[in-house]
Amino acid sequence: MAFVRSERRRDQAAPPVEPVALKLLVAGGFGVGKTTLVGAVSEIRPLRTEESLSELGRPVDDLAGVEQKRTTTVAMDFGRITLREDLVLYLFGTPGQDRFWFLWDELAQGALGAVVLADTRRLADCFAAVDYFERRGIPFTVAVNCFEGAKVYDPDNVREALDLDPQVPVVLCDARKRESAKDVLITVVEHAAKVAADRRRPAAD
Ligand SMILES: Nc1nc2c(ncn2[C@@H]2O[C@H](COP(=O)(O)OP(=O)(O)O)[C@@H](O)[C@H]2O)c(=O)[nH]1
Ligand SMILES: [Mg+2]
Repeated sequence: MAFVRSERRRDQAAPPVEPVALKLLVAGGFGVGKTTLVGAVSEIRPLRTEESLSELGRPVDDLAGVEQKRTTTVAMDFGRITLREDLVLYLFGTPGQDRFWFLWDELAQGALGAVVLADTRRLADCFAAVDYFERRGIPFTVAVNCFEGAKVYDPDNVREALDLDPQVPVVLCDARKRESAKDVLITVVEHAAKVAADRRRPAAD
């Protein structure tokens, strides 16, 4: 009997939770794995707008280093992942091509934080995304997508090469693997929470 009562009390103490929805951006250069990462973690079929890379796009889309790529995301990737029953992330992949920069300010509205995906063979491709989030004060994490055949660098070397602030997390990942991609997203959320707490705290000096 006591067991039943305590069970009931527990039920009363835990009403169904209204999940908090957070928005994260997934940025980085062309072909770095943004669409792959959103697809790997999303619980809903990612809303994608992949188009074939056409001859027409050739002079505009820089394919150096990504010769295998046959499609590109024209507008954006969108996905959703429930991290906990009370925490849902909505993922917005930013378009990789320079000609879609005008979308970034719209996408960044209300974003809690961002992932900047990087490929160490083409590190310069993520400079623009790093600059963008630094300038707007959007907390971000750099996730190095470890492609086969690419030399594995120490995250500290990547941090140095990108001239990042010491508190910006740099992690290694495999954008194709759900658990790995999920770990990246958790890092972003935790980092963003820390940045928000630091901003709330009055300056000590
Ligand atoms: N080997 C390997 N290939 C990857 C990885 N991530 C993405 N790819 C491949 O790289 C290509 C570009 O990825 P995509 O997600 O379309 O890049 P996006 O332009 O940033 O959206 C695709 O053919 C992917 O299958 C990875 O971690 N390892
Ligand atoms: Mg894409």
